[in-house]
Amino acid sequence: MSSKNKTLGEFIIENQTEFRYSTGELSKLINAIRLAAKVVNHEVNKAGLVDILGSAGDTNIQGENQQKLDVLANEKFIQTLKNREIVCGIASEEEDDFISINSQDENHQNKYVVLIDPLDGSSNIDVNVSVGTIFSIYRRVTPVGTPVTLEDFLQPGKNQVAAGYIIYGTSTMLVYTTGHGVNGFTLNPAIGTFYLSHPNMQFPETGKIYSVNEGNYIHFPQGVKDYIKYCQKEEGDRPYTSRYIGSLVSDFHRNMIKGGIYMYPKSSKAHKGKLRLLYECNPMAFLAEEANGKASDGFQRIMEIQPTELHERVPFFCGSKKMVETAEEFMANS
Ligand code: AHM
Ligand code: MG
Repeated sequence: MSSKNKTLGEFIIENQTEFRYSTGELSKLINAIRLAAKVVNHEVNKAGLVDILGSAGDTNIQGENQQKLDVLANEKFIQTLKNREIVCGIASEEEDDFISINSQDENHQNKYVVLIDPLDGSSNIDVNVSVGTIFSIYRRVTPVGTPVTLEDFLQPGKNQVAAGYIIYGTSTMLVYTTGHGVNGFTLNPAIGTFYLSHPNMQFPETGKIYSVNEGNYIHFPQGVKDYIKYCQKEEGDRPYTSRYIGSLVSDFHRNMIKGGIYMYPKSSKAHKGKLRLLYECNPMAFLAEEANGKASDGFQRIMEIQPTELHERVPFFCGSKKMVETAEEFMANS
């Protein structure tokens, strides 16, 4: 069958044997994410039509205003994963603490935990700009059949067994990796099926796009300021183009296709940056590396960092390998 008409369901079954010790559990888990993605996609698409826009009135653990669609997406993903009984624990950017599933049931043999940012870039919802869902999957480190603990979630990104995102854009795509490259699937909304549209996605070695919130320039470390000036300098293939959607999934997706670098550095206002290591940076880093790109905190590989708390933040530099390396050189020299 050509990749052009292969569905995500078929792809999952065909590639199940790639996982060592596979019992089909991870495939079922990705299937559940596929289902939740379709449900959330449906809600996101009708956002302008029904009264689900605006603030839900709650604030999340980071003190940010939570919008209704965030709450909804959070519920849908958690519900779907719970109902299908395929994970032992879930942590979400929208939840204060992790959720242990079937912790009372000793026969509960599920071995995976899922970490999720249910609706990233949510400030873009009100203005009809692309948002996304980011997910990350680990094998638990504590014994199966016992309740999960914080330790199961605080694993370095290099332990991930799968990661991906759904982009609710001009079309809806699910892009994921299980450590064997990155594949992208586009939803045909007429029949509700994802088709393999972007097999083996790769970051170009280098690119001409830099994505950063330049409004924060004055607060950035000197290395980042110097790198931005380098991007803007007229020399060789520069100046680069500046593109910043303010929606990590969308900025990452574009940069992966066209070549570019995304940066959310620390600043004098946010000492560890803004993005969350577990829900945003690790899954994007895994995807980037699987697609021949690179992800760093400016000095070291994101996936080597040992997390110490669920909602930890970290500076993030991610994209085409050569561009991230150059940014790291500027950081090191400053
Ligand atoms: P969120 O999880 O609250 O949506 O924040 C994450 C988002 C990223 O998608 C995006 O790249 C970044 O925040 C934009 O932040 P800023 O508006 O500070 O540039
Ligand atoms: Mg987010």
